Amino acid sequence: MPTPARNVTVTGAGGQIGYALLFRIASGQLLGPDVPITLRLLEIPQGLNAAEGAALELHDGAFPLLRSVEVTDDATRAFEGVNVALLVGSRPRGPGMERADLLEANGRIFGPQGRALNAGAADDVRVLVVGNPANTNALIAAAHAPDVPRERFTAMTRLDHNRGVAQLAAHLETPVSSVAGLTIWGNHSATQYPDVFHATVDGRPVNDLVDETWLTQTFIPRVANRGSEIIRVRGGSSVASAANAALDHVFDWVNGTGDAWTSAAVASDGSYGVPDGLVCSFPVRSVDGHWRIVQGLEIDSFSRARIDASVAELIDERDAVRTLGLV
Ligand code: NAX
Repeated sequence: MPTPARNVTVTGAGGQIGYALLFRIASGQLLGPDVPITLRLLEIPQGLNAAEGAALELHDGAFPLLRSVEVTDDATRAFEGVNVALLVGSRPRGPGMERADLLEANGRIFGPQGRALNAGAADDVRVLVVGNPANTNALIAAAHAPDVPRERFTAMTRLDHNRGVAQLAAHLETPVSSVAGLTIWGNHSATQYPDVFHATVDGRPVNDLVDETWLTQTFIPRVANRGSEIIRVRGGSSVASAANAALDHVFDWVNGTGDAWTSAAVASDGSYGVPDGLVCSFPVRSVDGHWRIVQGLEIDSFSRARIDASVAELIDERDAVRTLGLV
């Protein structure tokens, strides 16, 4: 029996991350090398030409797995029968924009997209929100999709996770493959907490290998502020590394993580004192196609304070979108 094609929708497909994502999706790096794909590219009218151009280039790639590409500015059409939705397009913060304005502008995007997903998505739909503020955008979309289990709405902290793994490996002069057990907690923002207290390198606790000064003054701020560092050096925000992390997130969600864990922002079930329903980054394993929050980790006071600070920011964002009537 041939593997049935899966419907993948990318929003903001005419943007930078879209361009870095689409060709890798078409080559099989999102779902696996044997899974045929139909692609739908959702854009706003101003972005349609860029998405159309990407669609022409996808055609020219002659990807054996790519069954079709459709470009649309209609969310209902874009999400009809969708199995994997990558919500990349969003309204970034402009100069002088207040947080409430930012959240409201994104509510106008993620509310209708949540409704369209609710109306038309496949039963097994998986949603990854990349567009910032990613955690709260996922919360808004989920609130507008009451028939889709909330566990299907996730936000991306895999880029932060990958950054943390890479920084740790470089510092300890070891391959990234020897690092395990790192966690990003909280919001995908500068308040996030990259936690090494359960991490190991070739089975040795990282705690025994790094000192507190490096941890507090170099590692944590560098990972949390890496996005700004990239902007400063590159003159633009992270693009290819963000696309790469989105592929990692979905690939692991669909194909499983085994014993290893990674980080993803998922709806809290109250674990580790994070209020139920907040879309918060946790240590997660993917088991039988579901993200499961890793349970039973001991959290010391150093970690607790940092997790609480990032969760407080998520609570503030949730309260702000509640006030705006968006959730
Ligand atoms: P671009 O500005 O290059 O592309 C965004 C695209 O989205 C544009 O083509 C725009 O027309 C489209 N768009 C806007 N509203 C839309 C809507 N309602 N429906 C469909 N498309 C819409 O930004 P890019 O560099 O691709 O970044 C995209 C988003 O990713 C931004 O919000 C950015 O902040 C966020 N990021 C998130 C990261 C994460 O780790 N979660 C890291 C990278 C990135 O900063």
